[in-house]
Amino acid sequence: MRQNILKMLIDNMGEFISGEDMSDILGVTRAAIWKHIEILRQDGYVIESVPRKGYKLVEIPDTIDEYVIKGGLSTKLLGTEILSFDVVDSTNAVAKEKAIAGCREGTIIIADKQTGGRGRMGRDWVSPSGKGIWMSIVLRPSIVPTKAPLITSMAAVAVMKAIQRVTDLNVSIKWPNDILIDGKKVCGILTEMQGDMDIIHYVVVGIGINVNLEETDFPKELRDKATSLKMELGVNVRRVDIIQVLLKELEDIYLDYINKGNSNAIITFVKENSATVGNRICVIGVDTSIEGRAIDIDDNGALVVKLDDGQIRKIMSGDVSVRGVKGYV
Ligand code: BTX
Repeated sequence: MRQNILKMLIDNMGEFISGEDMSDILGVTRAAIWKHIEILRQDGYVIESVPRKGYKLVEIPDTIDEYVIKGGLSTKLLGTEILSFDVVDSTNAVAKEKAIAGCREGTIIIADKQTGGRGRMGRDWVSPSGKGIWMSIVLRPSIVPTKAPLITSMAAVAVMKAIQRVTDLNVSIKWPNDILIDGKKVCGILTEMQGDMDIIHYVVVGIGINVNLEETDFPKELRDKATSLKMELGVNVRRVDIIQVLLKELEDIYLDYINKGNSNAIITFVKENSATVGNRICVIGVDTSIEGRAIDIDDNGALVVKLDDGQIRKIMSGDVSVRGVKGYV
């Protein structure tokens, strides 16, 4: 019920709706409406009430709970189920548990804070309270496992579009899983998959976006490599605005690919906005590293590298780090 009341208020944001209309449409008493409005106020919604005019939603809090996210969400698949937490170890870890337990495709796990946020290869991901988007999405794509890296690219495209749409900032994609502003990391994506040789059981797409972090939220060694939307803009950004646009963008890209099986649009977008293609890079594996020029991204999302002796290598996104020879990008 609270979700329906909130939806009506959001749809009429800035305008009054009468308690009578709400109770008629929703089929509950005006007293029940008033009770839910009180709870919404306690949750941080600023709702004016004027006798004979009704209720007017003035401000939505920057919380990341299910009601707030669903309030303005126009997706059909992503976010049908949203599990939001104050604190978790890692949203990817929770998402994997839920996926194994059979949760539906599109389920979202989101937390205000992570105590054990993870990057690739066991690296840490800084995830302080109330300042970022720490979110994982469970997908069950009917594609072959070799195509799974494309899911990371899809998420990168969706994040990039969402940041641009909401903030107008200039962003680029560092292959395979980072989003950069001016060469500094503002988002990382951790895609984890469970499947057999020819079938995927589930994919968990973990997305970490630094929204309102300050420089002091990062440990010293990251301060010249990491940034946040707030650090770039000088003002706070509402997390929920980014989340809603991101989920819609990702759903559109994902369903288009699943239905048509064509990755051209995704790859073209990644290439056009790549901070990697065209640059000299160093690819660091577990016990080897190679240097060359990144020249392309292939249909599966692999990075094509031309070595100095002319050999061409294709790098899958798995366990490698890509560093610019002259810096981070
Ligand atoms: P990655 O391995 O490419 O990057 C991790 C590296 O990025 C770290 O070693 C550190 O140098 C740097 N780093 C750590 N925290 C931050 C930060 N907040 N901003 C910028 N740079 C940072 C990237 O892995 C994938 C990260 C995914 C994070 C999401 S959050 C939701 C989900 N749950 C979870 O545990 N992980 C994912």
